[in-house]
Amino acid sequence: MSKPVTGAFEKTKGWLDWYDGPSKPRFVLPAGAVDAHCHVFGPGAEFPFAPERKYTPCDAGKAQLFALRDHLGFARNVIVQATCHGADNSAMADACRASGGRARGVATVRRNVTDAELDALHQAGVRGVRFNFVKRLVDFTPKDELMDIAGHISRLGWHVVIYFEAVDLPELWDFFTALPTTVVVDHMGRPDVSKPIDGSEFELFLRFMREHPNVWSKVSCPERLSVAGPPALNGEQSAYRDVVPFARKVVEEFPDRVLWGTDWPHPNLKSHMPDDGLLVDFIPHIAVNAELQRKLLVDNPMRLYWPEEGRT
Ligand code: 0GY
Repeated sequence: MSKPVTGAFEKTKGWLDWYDGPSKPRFVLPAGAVDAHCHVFGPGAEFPFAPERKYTPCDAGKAQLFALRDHLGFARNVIVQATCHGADNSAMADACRASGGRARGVATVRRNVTDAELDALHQAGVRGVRFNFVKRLVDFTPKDELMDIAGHISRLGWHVVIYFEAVDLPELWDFFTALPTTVVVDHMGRPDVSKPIDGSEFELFLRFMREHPNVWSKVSCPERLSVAGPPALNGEQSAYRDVVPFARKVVEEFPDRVLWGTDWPHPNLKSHMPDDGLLVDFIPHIAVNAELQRKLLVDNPMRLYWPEEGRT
């Protein structure tokens, strides 16, 4: 399909080249659907990338994100601070402010963040902080510093988003289970989908959710987790089909604690850039009826990010 919004999908220079011609999804999203995991990158001239970043993306700003939202049929976004912006939340907060109430945010903060800074982020629409344990993305932060932050933000009713690799869950277990807030896991804790779904690694993740009702999961990023790849690479009809059983299991066992997001503009994907329309078409494979789809895409994200609207 050609560009849905003239100009809004124009590419900028850089090695990270997000897909600028997303197809119109065949799956019609329920009214009020929330893309609960996406990012903004810069634009770098206005919002410089962090000196400590591990990658330098191309620009992918709020206008492009909002155009994608409208093209795919989402009503709202949750914009997650990307590591390339470090703890400078300006681009993310600016996008939230500019959204007319249709975007909320997840920030990265340091231990020395002040109450006034947190209040300003809350005012902009931030409702959580992200702790990243993926070693290729961030330098190590001591756990006592993160625990201080978790204590600090809980007064605002915020939650903690955690991003880690499946092999690291045993080591991180005690820290995660001590967090005093709602905890949202990015991308199901990155399971190795070439391993059995009933193997010990994914079982540990399921146990984490079973034993801790404050733990939620994003069932996002099939394009990151898949070994099979998209249809264009392997000639199959169903995109990222090897991720389906894992995501479907989480959606069906924990229907009230799952979220979904595009992950646009897909940082660090090198083998292929996904068609975001195709990603939306993945949803009915993992949430197989209207009730599960409504919980995943509307009820759950609304409860977490727009609780004042009173959706149960
Ligand atoms: C994601 C995944 C990645 C990157 C980041 O903040 C980030 O830089 O989250 C990744 O490289 O796996 O969720 O966007």
